[in-house]
Amino acid sequence: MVSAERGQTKYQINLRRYLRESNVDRDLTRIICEIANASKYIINAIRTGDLGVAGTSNLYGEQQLALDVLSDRILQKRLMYSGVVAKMASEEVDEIIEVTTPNNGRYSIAFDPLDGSSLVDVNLAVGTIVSIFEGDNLLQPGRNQVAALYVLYGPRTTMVVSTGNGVNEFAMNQLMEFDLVRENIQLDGPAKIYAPGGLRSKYTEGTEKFVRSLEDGGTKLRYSGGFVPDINQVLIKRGGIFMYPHLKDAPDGKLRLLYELSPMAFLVEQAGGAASNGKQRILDIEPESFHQRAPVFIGTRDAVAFAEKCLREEEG
Ligand code: AFP
Repeated sequence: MVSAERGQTKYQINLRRYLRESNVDRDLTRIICEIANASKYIINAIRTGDLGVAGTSNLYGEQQLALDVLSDRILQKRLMYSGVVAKMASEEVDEIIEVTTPNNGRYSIAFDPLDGSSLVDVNLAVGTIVSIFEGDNLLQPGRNQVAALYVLYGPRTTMVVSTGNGVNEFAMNQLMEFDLVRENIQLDGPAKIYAPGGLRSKYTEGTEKFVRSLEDGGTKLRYSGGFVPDINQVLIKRGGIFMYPHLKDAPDGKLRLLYELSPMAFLVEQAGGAASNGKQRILDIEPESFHQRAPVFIGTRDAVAFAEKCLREEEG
């Protein structure tokens, strides 16, 4: 631990050195550093690339943007290059990608290469979300993850990562390397902000009661439409809640368990927060399919507990 004060650092220490000095497994360090390398190319694509459609659609029937396909290809290539990956699952690809490496990869990775890609067109922040498991089984509860991270492409490019021993933030410097900027981030403040996904007219009674109580309590609405920037503001502001609840016409909400919810739940819990589908801890959900969706309430522990209470009352 190099910090002078919780969340602040007094030395410039880069990502690879920090992971090494934190005794993170060598192969896991290699994977995280390869994702850092991939993000350099993804930024370039975001800044200068084709904002049009790719002319293909993913298995959800959603039109893929050229940026989705390009970011996916960049990440796949870097992860294969790491030589320590057994299997990959991408939100943009229908089937599991088996990776043949000489020493049979030790880790398996699920990722959303560019979450919120439709926001690039309107110049809002977007992100890459990554979930890492040891072994070659990706269809398991999120509590078994060994690491999770996101890269946020905003005014600055940052990476927020946990390998199971707290959550740290790194920022990209002028040499496009990541330096530690916040260590051991904690969700120890009040929930000052809330980010409500989905159409409010489709909220069920319990969710509506929860949102009203937040507003009555003076909690401010802060929603960008991008999961990564919205979670990042809850973490960095040390308090708040993001929700994409079950809707009257979508009982499973919108967000995907493997690629979006599990990794974010791992990070938020490592920062002392909580993540629930309204009834159950997100990290305890046994996934039935790679593209399973789930409702989510994620952020400050008390706020998540209150959301669960409102939903229990809804069921009477
Ligand atoms: P896109 O990738 O289609 O832009 O969706 C982004 C996202 O998956 C997630 O980043 C947001 O939190 C959520 O969907 C926004 O959904 P709504 O537009 O329905 O609020």
